[in-house]
Amino acid sequence: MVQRIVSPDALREDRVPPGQHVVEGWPVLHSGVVPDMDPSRWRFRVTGLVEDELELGFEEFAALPRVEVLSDIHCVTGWSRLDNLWEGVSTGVLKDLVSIGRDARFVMVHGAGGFSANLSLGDFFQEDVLFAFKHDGRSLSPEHGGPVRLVVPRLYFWKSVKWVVGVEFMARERPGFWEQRGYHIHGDPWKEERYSRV
Ligand SMILES: Nc1nc2c(c(=O)[nH]1)N[C@H]1C(S)=C(S)[C@@H](COP(=O)(O)O)O[C@H]1N2
Ligand SMILES: [Mo]
Repeated sequence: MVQRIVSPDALREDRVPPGQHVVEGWPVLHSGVVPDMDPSRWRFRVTGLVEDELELGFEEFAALPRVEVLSDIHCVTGWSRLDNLWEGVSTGVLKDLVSIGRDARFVMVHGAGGFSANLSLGDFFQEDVLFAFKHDGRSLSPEHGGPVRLVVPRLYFWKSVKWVVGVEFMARERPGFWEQRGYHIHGDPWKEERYSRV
């Protein structure tokens, strides 16, 4: 039996954060082009403040224990998509695979082609955060981040890195791709943490 987690935000009475509107489809948004993600060459790397760095091939990563998460998507550009069922590997599984350094407080999640997003360890290890292989019962399509993307249900969707290739543990916060380009360092949709003041 795969454990099913419902993201707490999907249990709110009013599920749509301020300034958002619900869409029925699923827009595709990213910077650059969809990378070629040949699973035979794909590697998942855990680096930074860990005792021993870890590298997994696609089959090893895909064989890790799975969870299902039901969550809502909130994109900073204004659309929200409710009731998404994800299947994948909980970020918490990493705690069993590597010994995380005492000084680690943040992660940078890396996507193919140089994309990245920063998260605090607290946000990264929430129980509804996962590396998703499937959406609504189907394998993730390449344009939505397949074979594997991060999903961080409680933050704006730019934190949900598509085409994940690694996680780097860090002592200090460093801004990721969009955070360097004016997006908020944290990104809570309920507080409308959309952009940083410059
Ligand atoms: N690798 C990568 N991941 C990314 C992005 C990107 O440019 N590159 N864009 C982010 C942004 S801004 C959004 S809104 C979502 C869009 O995901 P979707 O195309 O599946 O809707 O992906 C996020 N993850
Ligand atoms: Mo976005």
